[in-house]
Amino acid sequence: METLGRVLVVVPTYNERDNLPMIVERIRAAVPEAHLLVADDSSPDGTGEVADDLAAGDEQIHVLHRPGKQGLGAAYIAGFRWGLDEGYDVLVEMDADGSHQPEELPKLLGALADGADLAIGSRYVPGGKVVNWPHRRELLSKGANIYTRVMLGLPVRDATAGFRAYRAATLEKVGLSGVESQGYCFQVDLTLRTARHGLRVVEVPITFVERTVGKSKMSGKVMSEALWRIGLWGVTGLPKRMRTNRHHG
Ligand SMILES: Nc1nc2c(ncn2[C@@H]2O[C@H](COP(=O)(O)OP(=O)(O)OP(=O)(O)O)[C@@H](O)[C@H]2O)c(=O)[nH]1
Ligand SMILES: [Mg+2]
Repeated sequence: METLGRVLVVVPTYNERDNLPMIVERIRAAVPEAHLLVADDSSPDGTGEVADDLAAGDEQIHVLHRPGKQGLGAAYIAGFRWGLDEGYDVLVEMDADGSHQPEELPKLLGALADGADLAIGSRYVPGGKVVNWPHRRELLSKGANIYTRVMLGLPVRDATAGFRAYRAATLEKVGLSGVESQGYCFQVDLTLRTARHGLRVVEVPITFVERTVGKSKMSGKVMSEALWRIGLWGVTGLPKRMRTNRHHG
């Protein structure tokens, strides 16, 4: 087990005023050495000001104000760039709505310390769970993962998961400049890039708890972007996959 160095937890927010203080408090308690970056897209509900208030009272909390709603992927790329520039060694992704439990952060970081280049908090490996999801939402998520596996042949059960920890070295090797995914397919995009670089992806079982406060930002636009992008990556990667399959017999 190695020591990981400085950890930055990046939390993207859009209209999460009523969730943010609680999640920040839980993160600070669960991993007291870690720093936190709230990446807010000028939320109309004032989440950005709530974040500024929290940052004013705690030097381990930082805020990135973005000009408008540009999607989850864009917010993470900006947050990661900030973190890499500031010299953090580990960059964590986590939702603000309580779906990802801060108390499971040490487990995620433990997987990196044990040698993973990317640790994914997974709902769909043995021990992983989803609490309070409507049947429809669970089907959508499982369907998205099956589609991803068929299209891309990735050996990952939960490629769309948004609770994960990257080594800074992983992001530097993979590179962020070519990433165009704006919405949630950003997660699949970076999983694919990490795997294609031959880096070690490890899934850690987590319990995902559906939000009780605030509104979901899942939308038709987010879903259709995921559908066409993953389809395109699948088709353009296909010749290479067929060649490697032949080599393996
Ligand atoms: N900065 C930023 N944050 C976003 C954007 N879209 C979503 N988020 C945040 O990303 C996290 C996940 O969004 P959710 O709406 O909870 O999406 P989800 O968890 O897939 O969907 P539900 O399970 O229905 O809640 C939350 O912290 C959101 O506030 C965006 O465009 N910009
Ligand atoms: Mg959510």
